[in-house]
Amino acid sequence: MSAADQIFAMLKESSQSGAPLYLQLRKSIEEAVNRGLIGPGDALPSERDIASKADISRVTVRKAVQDLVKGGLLVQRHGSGTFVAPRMERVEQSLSRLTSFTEDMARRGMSVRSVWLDRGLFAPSPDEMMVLGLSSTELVARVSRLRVANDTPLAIERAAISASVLPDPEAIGSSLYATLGLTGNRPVRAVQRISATNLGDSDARLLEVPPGVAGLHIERISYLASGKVIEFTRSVYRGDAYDFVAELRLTGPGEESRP
Ligand code: 16G
Repeated sequence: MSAADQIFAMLKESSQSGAPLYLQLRKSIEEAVNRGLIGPGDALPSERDIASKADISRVTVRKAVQDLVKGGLLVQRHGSGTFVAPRMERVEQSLSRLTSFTEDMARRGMSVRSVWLDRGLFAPSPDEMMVLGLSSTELVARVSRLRVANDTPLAIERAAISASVLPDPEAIGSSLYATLGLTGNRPVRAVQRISATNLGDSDARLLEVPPGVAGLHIERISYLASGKVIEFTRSVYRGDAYDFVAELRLTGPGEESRP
């Protein structure tokens, strides 16, 4: 049975309920997904196909579909249609090891790719000047990427690095840390600050989640062994995809607790 037929079959089951048509259709699509008749990543039939099969107007179909996109069950990709949202497997990330996104995902056997949002040399912002120790006449390299693992967008990372360390942001291949490593500038220590955020429209669109859903805002300041700050990265991670895990130990007698 085609996906449109599955949805139509569900709709016939619920058509006695007397609820408005778009609610019945919404429920039918939800049922078809919950029963596994159409699975994560599957394309939803076109608005036109659903409307003609179920003999309802396209406006009604659009209203039901938009509701489900807002709720996160479906995702719309520009130019390619509407799909059942991929089921998120949460990624557990240790907070005690300094690793790169590429290494983290490779360790889990996940494929990694990045979509470049921006990269170039810019006059530094006051924040960047302060954290990276730059003067107003120096430049900063900004590297902004959407990080995608197994075809699911997980995070938006906006890194700032002194242009004296990274004079050519175009030279970065798939890994920023690998590029920094080539000149002996890979960080060895980092301080990470994690806070809650609600995703704004454009970040939500990139991460393929409904606007306003919960996410994690992460700021990482990383250092070379010399103590020099090398990276100032502000990221937004999907709240439904990440668990950050820290191991805590009781401070032993005579040991001082350090931040
Ligand atoms: C991690 C870091 C990010 C770093 C990136 C380098 C967090 C929150 N962020 O994702 O600061 O720039 O790795 O990854 O952990 P790459 O070497 O794959 O480009």
